[in-house]
Amino acid sequence: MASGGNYELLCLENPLLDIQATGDEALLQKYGLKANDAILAEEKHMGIYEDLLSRKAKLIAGGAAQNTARGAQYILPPDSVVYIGCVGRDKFAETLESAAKDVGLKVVYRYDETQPTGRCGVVITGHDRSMCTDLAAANCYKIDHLKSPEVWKYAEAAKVFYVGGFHLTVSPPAILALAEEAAAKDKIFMLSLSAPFIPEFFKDPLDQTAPYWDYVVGNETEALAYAKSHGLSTTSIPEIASHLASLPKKNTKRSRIAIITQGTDPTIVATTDASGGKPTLKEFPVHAISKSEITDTNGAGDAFAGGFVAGITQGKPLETCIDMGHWLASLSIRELGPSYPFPKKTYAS
Ligand code: 26A
Repeated sequence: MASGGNYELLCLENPLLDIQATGDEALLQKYGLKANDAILAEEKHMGIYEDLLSRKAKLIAGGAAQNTARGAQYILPPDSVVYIGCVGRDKFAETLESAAKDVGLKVVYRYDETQPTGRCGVVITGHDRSMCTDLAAANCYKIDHLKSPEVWKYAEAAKVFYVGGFHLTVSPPAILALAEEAAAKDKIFMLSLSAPFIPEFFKDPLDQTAPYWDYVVGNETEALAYAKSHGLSTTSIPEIASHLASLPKKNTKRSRIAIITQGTDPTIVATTDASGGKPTLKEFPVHAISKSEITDTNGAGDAFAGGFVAGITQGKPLETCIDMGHWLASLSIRELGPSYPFPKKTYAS
């Protein structure tokens, strides 16, 4: 409902605090990181957080789908978005709660009693960002939390579900519970591919969610990783988008739409109608901003998804939803990390 107040959009994933600083090639090399990537931290990466802090790192609310949820609530009427994930009982969790509060996002966290809130080391080099995540409490999310009556009531009230693919490393059962709820009641289920390592190393749980996707969103490197791990003999983004859109679908009342962003290049959208015909392909140019206006690109993809899913929640036409995504991404890259400007700006089509 356009008036809000009903938590129509529910998002699920890993709440993380970003520890973000400008780095250089030497820092990337020290930890064997690519300039533009997102990985799970192993033992050998654990020193990176201290290294970033010694470079005057900023502590910023992160977690990909939490950024998307904040972005969607930034646009939507009050009390439209609820976000679920697992944090520790600590200062980092308080930072996340306060960033959510700033935009009016409702967070329904599971609090883990033993693990600290997860953290993501973000190394900025030029317009690239490399992310290294120690999930900690975020890895302790449990379907029992989601299924408890005081939480599941939000799933029942929601009309749109947005799940970050990163959560496939944590709780596929929780993701599938939302996916089933969507399919059973003809609600909208949207999944983000999140990072190349998800289609690469979490192929099976990802594929289990595929029949439920009404919308699937990713960037070009994620699309290429998907193509590689699924043996598609193509590196053409439109062809990969068409493939994603054509995969078998559980809820045949809705068409499948695959959206692939490509940085400053146009966003590719493939739509398959419910009859399973050949997908329709469209391209949408991004909102260009000058290089000098870019602060950093950490969170640009999440902001795109936030603007897009806000439009979907409002029932706007696809073209408008894509444009809302591009608009919110262009605002976020002017800010430090995955944040949005205050005083609030208003989308005007
Ligand atoms: C499981 N992993 C690796 C992750 C993440 C993640 N969010 C959830 N799970 N790795 C990085 N991020 C978040 O991505 C945002 C930018 O797109 C970072 O916290 C950052 O805010």
